[in-house]
Amino acid sequence: MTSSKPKILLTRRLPQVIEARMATLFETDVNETDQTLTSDDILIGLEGKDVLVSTITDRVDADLISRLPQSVRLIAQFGNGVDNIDLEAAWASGLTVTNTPSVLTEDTADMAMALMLALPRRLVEGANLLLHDRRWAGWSPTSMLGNRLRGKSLGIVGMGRIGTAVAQRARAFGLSIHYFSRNRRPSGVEEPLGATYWPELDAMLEAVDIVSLHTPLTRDTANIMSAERLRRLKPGAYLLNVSRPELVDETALVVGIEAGHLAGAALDVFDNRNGINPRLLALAETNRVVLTGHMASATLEARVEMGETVIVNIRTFMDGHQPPHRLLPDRPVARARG
Ligand code: 8YV
Repeated sequence: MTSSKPKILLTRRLPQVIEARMATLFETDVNETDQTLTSDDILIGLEGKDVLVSTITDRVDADLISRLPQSVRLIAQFGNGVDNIDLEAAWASGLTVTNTPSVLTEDTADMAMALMLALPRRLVEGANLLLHDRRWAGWSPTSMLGNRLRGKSLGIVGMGRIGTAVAQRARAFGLSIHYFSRNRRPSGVEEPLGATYWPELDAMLEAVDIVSLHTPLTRDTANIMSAERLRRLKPGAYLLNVSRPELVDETALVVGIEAGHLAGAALDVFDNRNGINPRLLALAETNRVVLTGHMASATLEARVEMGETVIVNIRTFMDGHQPPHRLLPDRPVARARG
């Protein structure tokens, strides 16, 4: 007897509590290896399935979409960003795509704040020093001097949910808030933050001490921190990136730090296609760069809430409703199925 439960493919392992709940609600096939699947493996796994539960490590491009089994009607992304999915190809082929916004906003903003503090307050260096030396020479008035965060200016690129949550935290730490965004935020958002809106990104970059990237990766934002823009940054500025590596010209960033124009960078995301850039690692070894491996939203709470959001999206969709986190095209799309 075939089950009437929705059939789903999980391309990665999810927290145990989520996998267990999914197993009761759906006929769930999990990629037990937890390694990134190839397109062919995804297609094999999707045979007879209704839903692909994807993550950022799955490349759901136009070619894969064109080869999906007809049974697949929903791509339920476990994640906020959907730059790994060709949305236009998905919509054109009649697929519904959902994501998990909001539930990782606060954790991501916390990590941005931690990274913002880490560099000027020499946090990683200070902690490593004790481990390396296995002893501490004791306090001195001139040891491990960093720079004060209070009074500095922060330029936020992309004032959406996460950018705004970072601004709230940074405001409490005494930074002045500046932002560049596709749309100016209403005064109800700007005023409590004392936020200055810059309609021109270049002008803001020239004016602020720290730049933090919170825009999604799209065709318009790829390489938004180009070599030319990085050169515009104030001498001694810091760059933070907890969004996507493709936003930044990483080579130009390395050059800017090596040359002493920029004070440093804190990167939760970086180009890892051929391993980590050795020059970036060398800068991390000399404490001018802090590198973490895409862990800004990595709390158990966020991952569980992301899983719950995926479940709600699948359930509502399979029950014939519009899932709450459905991504919609700006323009109408001719749909080939569904
Ligand atoms: C997630 C993220 O961990 O949700 C996003 O867009 O960048 C992350 O922090 C990841 O995408 C999970 O798929």
